[in-house]
Amino acid sequence: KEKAKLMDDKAIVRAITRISYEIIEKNKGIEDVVLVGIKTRGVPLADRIGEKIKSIEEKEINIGKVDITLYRDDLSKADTDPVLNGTDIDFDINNKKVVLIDDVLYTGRTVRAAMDAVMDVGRPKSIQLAVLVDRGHRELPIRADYVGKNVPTSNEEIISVNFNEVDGQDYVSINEK
Ligand code: 3GP
Ligand code: 5GP
Ligand code: MG
Repeated sequence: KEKAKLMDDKAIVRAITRISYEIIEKNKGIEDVVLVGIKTRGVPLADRIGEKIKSIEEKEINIGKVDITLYRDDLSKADTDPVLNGTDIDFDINNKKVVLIDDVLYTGRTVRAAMDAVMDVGRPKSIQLAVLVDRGHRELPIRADYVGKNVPTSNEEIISVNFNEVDGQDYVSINEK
């Protein structure tokens, strides 16, 4: 049941534009910066941020993927830890600044698994995190460096993230389970 729209297509574009500039500013350019999208909707988000950064800096930027699945019978409860299904990073990440990108940050367990996956393929100089929505309820000492929108939620609420590439529409809403 949809409770409220949080972001429309324009708000998503603005958030992606801001995050892109923030990544460039924080890293004083994009030398040694690479992007890694986390499975389904972190991947189109990483592609969009990558495109924006390319158009601002007029330089290429490497983009990889990690596939992490959550085995939760109740999606709002982390009763088991997420499992890594595969890593698609076909460039060298040694001494690179890796920016992990995901749609929603919740307990932090997915990001923890993604950091493991990244460190399995090399030794990055640093790992940063960008998310479109931070809905709170962390269960690990993990925070995002770049946030599209902070949305305080209850455990009974779910954030619905819709991207054109996957869902045929661009919007974010908050739903009651
Ligand atoms: P994603 O692959 O785009 O990240 O977690 C699997 C999918 O279920 C996610 O898609 C996410 O969008 C969706 N989902 C919706 N609500 C929740 C939730 O509360 N917890 C989790 N883990 N996933 C959710
Ligand atoms: P975490 O591991 O931090 O608990 O959850 C993060 C992952 O679960 C993200 O990849 C995200 O897609 C998904 N997730 C958790 N809560 C939500 C939510 O409310 N909405 C959506 N769309 N995804 C969620
Ligand atoms: Mg996700």
